[in-house]
Amino acid sequence: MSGKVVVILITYVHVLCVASIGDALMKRILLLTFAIATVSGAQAMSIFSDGFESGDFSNWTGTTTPAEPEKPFVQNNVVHTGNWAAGVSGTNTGGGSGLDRQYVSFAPVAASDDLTLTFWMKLDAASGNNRHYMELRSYVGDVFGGTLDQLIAVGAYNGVTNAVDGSGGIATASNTNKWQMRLAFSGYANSGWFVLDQAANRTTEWTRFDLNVTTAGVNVYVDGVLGNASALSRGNSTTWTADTLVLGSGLTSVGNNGYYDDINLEAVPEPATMVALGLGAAALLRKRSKK
Ligand SMILES: [Ca+2]
Repeated sequence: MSGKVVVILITYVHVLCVASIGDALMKRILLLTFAIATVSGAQAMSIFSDGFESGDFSNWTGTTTPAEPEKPFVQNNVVHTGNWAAGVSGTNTGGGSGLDRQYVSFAPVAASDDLTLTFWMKLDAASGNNRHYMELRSYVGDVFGGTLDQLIAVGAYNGVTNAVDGSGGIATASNTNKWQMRLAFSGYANSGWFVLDQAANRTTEWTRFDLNVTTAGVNVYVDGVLGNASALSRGNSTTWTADTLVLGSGLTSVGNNGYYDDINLEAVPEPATMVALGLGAAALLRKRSKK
């Protein structure tokens, strides 16, 4: 249940109470309600989740063109949980400029809300020129395919990369034994690809990724270990509203497939929003109880 719904329900209960009980008891209930509303306001709200147990990509949309036959697939041989997981080919024989990808559009998430994208990924090969990752995107018009105002990718990438050192400085340090992330519009050099050098090397085992985006910065956890030495600035994206999730890089990976499972995107509304809602409910009650 969302925090907003909780507050509305509690307000309704209060209105009923005001009609039947005294002011002192009402004040006590009001205080209790504030506590409940504040706690519920901190709860994460799921935006999208998929473990592919439908056995297909029915929750997604493909970007395929006829020249790009290597589509992501849902299969039951390499899975993290359940019976099904997504697979993305590492080969492009279609002659197109890129491989097919899958995406999900969702209602834009306010910049003030915290976002967490969790997913599990497995590679055919641990090191080298693998390019398998997921992306969280923000479009200017909140519609896939328009002008981007931010793109954050997490996974494996073989190109030029940066690393953020402990003091927040940037150093070029390409390392395809490690996992990577990208902050496309960050103001950083080298296209904003970063080595997650604080976490363990890539393996061919299922690996958990947690991308955490807050107004304080961007962090990526690999199997629970923070991969970047210090939080990355959201750059020019301070007003962004995330609206799209993309699976697959659209790039070849020297024939190595990548697999994805148990994807979950959550938002945590800003606490101040919930306090404002609670105060509004209290004001309404006070007004009613004076009548
Ligand atoms: Ca699954």
